[in-house]
Amino acid sequence: MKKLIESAGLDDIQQKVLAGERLSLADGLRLYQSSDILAVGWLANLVRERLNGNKAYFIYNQHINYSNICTNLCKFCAFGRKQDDDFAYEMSIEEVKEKVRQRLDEPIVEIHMVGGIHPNLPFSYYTEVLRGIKEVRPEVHIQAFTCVEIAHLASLCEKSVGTTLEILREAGLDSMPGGGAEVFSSRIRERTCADKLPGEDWIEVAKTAHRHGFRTNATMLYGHIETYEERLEHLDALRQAQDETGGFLAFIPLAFHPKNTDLSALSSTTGMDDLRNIAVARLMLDNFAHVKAYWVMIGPKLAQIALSFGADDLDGTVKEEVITHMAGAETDQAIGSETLIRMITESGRVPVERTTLYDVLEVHDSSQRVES
Ligand code: V47
Repeated sequence: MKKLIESAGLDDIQQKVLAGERLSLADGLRLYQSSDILAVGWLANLVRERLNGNKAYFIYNQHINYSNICTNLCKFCAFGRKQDDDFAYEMSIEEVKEKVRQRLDEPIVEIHMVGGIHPNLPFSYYTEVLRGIKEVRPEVHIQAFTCVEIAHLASLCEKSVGTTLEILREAGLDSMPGGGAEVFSSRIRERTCADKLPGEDWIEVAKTAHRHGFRTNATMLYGHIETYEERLEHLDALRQAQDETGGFLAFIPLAFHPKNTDLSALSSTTGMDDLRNIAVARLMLDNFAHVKAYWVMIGPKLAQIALSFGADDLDGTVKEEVITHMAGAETDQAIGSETLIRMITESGRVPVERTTLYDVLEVHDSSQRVES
């Protein structure tokens, strides 16, 4: 291994990793620029195993997208629609409840719910939808509304973000997903999502949520027009916010899917960039406990390999993904928990079925199972 790291010219970075020292943005740039994926991945795996041992997590979850109507219409998004578009939809509270009811026979522990920035759904819709889900499935954890949606809801109800979050908590909100972060750089936002909440405001909403006792996730949508430097600035902003609040649960890199978007002339990400991005994120985000390899976006096979390149979580069963599939994802829209367990076991890790907050529900370790 010494030779591998030496020949990649990364010995000084290895020293820092071994000493648990924070990597600089210049270190991050060298890691991104290295074509020695084994060396970068090996370093990331050191951190991954230090934090999570041999465990690889997954969750039994369900995604619900209550509406695709959106005023932001970001250039990278194939999901959002104008209100008068033929493919625009918004679910009634009853339709959302029906989605939850349809899967009552499955051991779903988390509902992940996000939607577009709708121009005229009233604030009461959002509280009622939370209450409706809890009526049908009282024990489920609702991870809903990105920081972008929360900022919109705060302006809808004309209250501070903190007060809005308290009202939503009372209605059933348990935590927030990491979407809508994209790339924080104003250059990227101007060119791809000019109408969206600015990067600094996304971080402020996340930090406010943390201060009100919510745990939230963080994402980065990579592989379009951003530079490595802009990725690193994004990671650094998350790292600083995490230093302040400690409220982020996991980081999820989101691989850009170009089909049906205004950026459809761009190519999809490659396996090397997907793996390297996970590894660099693992190394830079030293204060994040978990990095997900989201199988929907990078495919189950690469996600499995990513468990040896920094990732410790495959996210979940998802049941049923829409946002990436509108943009041409070729993966399935859901995956069985037994498939996730097999993927993890065959990668040499121990499958741990978790709650949203990473409490352990079951360790699916076949070596420890007593055959009857
Ligand atoms: O907010 C939009 C991104 C996000 C595209 O928190 C795209 O645990 C790729 O945030 N290609 C939704 N990405 C997904 C998301 C997520 C997924 C899984 C787990 C968690 C979590 C969060 O997807 C959007 C946006 O940032 N996105 N369009 C696209 N064409």
